Amino acid sequence: MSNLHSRPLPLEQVQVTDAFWRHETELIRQAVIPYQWEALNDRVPGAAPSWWVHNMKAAARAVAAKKAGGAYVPRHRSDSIVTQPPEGTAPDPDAFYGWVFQDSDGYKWIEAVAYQLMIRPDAALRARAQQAVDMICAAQEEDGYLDTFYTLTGRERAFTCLKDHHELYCFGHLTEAAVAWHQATGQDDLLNAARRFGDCIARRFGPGRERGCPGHEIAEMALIRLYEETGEEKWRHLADFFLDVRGVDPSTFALEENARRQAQGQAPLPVTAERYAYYQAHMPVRDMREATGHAVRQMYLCSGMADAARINGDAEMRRACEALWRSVVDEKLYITGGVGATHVGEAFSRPYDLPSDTAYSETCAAIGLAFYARRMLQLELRGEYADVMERALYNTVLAGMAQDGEHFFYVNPLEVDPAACETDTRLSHVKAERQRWFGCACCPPNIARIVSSLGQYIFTQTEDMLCVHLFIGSTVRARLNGGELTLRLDADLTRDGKVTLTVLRGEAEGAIALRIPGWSAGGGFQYPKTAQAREENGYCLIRGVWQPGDTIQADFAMPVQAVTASPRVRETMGQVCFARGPWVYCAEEADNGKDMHLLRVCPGEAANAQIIKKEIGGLTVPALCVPGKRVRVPADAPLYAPWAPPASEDAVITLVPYFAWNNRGKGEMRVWLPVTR
Ligand code: FUB
Ligand code: ZN
Repeated sequence: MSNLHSRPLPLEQVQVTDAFWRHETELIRQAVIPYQWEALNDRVPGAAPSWWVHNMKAAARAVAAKKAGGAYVPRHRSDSIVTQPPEGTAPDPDAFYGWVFQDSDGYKWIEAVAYQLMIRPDAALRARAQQAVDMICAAQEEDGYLDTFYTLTGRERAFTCLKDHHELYCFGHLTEAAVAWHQATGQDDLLNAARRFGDCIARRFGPGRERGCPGHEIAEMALIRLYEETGEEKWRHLADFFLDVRGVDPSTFALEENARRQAQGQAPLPVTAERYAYYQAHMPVRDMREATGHAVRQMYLCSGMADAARINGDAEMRRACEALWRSVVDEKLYITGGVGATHVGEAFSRPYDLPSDTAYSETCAAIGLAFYARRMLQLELRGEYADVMERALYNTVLAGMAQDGEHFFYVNPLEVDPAACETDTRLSHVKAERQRWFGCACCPPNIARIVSSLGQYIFTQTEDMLCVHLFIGSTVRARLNGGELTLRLDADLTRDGKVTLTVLRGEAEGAIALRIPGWSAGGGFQYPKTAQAREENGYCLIRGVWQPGDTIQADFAMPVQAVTASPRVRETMGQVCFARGPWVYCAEEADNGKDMHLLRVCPGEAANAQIIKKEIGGLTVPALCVPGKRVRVPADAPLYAPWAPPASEDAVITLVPYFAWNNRGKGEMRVWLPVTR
């Protein structure tokens, strides 16, 4: 089984019926997607402008001028990574604004729309996305080049700063959107735009041509997806090239930097790769063992590497993916499924450095972790991968979005004191409330695309096996060994760990693999007498001839657990947090009052926790009431005094799922709570 390679199912074949997740996917459809379209059009009062439509339209005019034979002279030549209209001036309609990677925001939005259309057709939504697709196609240059930053600021400098200027990142997002749009609509307009840009890139980079690789990864996994969609080998070769050239001396990033330095009369820098750990370009990818540098970049690289390991059967690449996984999961992962502990460079920190209040834990990084985990699952069916994927999805990914669908977190700390983060510049990256939009708005549309494609995380399949990774109520259609089955997965983890899989229609011979979640002590599977079952690597594999009415049942225990971190984690020493099933819990000021650093809990009280239903932002969530203490603060308490046992009073501490925090106004929040005996 260890060589099992599975693939996600087309989204048309999976219907999410789960009350909780259905609420979230509908929130994306009804609120987030329309809101984001307004944001891309800069029509959200009080929100940072996106400039997406502005840049696309400006680039389309530039491209039209070039096609008409006119020499296009950029209005503003710029090398800067972010450009805004000068204070107090009106935007120039022909200038590029925003971050160099601004194009990607709209690509992600189209990708999310495409997934939604696969789930349920919607002519009006499709027409709106078509407008965006048309804008992109109009902004594509005659030779296939497609990046509004360089089209508007000086095309001759295209591809000269791969390290920082994100053209290959935008290409990656364009390609992801193009494949999804093709799958949803059958249209090849955007797919051809991606292919033409891909050809333009491949004319410049590749074996026997220029060396170069993305400064921000994603093109690798996108190219493999384009290869899998079209069967065109050249895309997989380009992905291989980008992976193989990364981290090899002389560093392509150093060479491009030196070319710029030479033009400015500056001395060259050393050309060794080791300086580029921030970009995961410090050593050949197959030698990598520790997650380093920018967290989203690292997660996207790992995802691309896992895809490459799978399609190429590359054992060395797979070993590197596994080693990087260990580095992330054993040493650098927040309990909430977030990664990237430091705001300095939005990056991974040293092992076990997992601060709560200064945490970065970018929403996109948790999304990247879910991508990586799903791809590791495709390589090998192993419960641990699904456990981490689930943790990221249920906690940090969902925390990125308010229950109104119009406010978002970029940074996801595990402890917030609004008074501190609003006055202390060391915490300036931490927002006490979700924001309407961001100048750098990578996270909101990324949430939209991953939640819209949830079905691809619940199930994957091989020719012979349907794998059930997440217990999210749904129906699924799958072909096993040529026979077609329709199955219903009944589960509601907001309530309990009872899971039933029922064959509704069809007949097929094959295996069904159900994950045994890491948070459960086991479930005891029931399945038809004629089937055979065995447990392996965190899954129960049940093989049989499946017919309507057959069921598999499990009842996974979902006790409230007090969780402690390794003593190597300095930040959380002497503290616990509470978890139940996939949910990690936090205390909020709305339930527990201010000064939550005074709360104390006894881990043994987890067994006495009461599970209650709580309405938060229009959603009913499972909350916990745990007996605890609140330390008293005497009015005359001096700053220092000889130690004495602190006086405290009994308190019932209310905990809510982490994802749901900050839907009831601004206030303190804590995941980890100090232990009392
Ligand atoms: O650089 C593109 C995106 O912007 C990254 O993935 C995020 O971390 C943010 O820096
Ligand atoms: Zn982001």
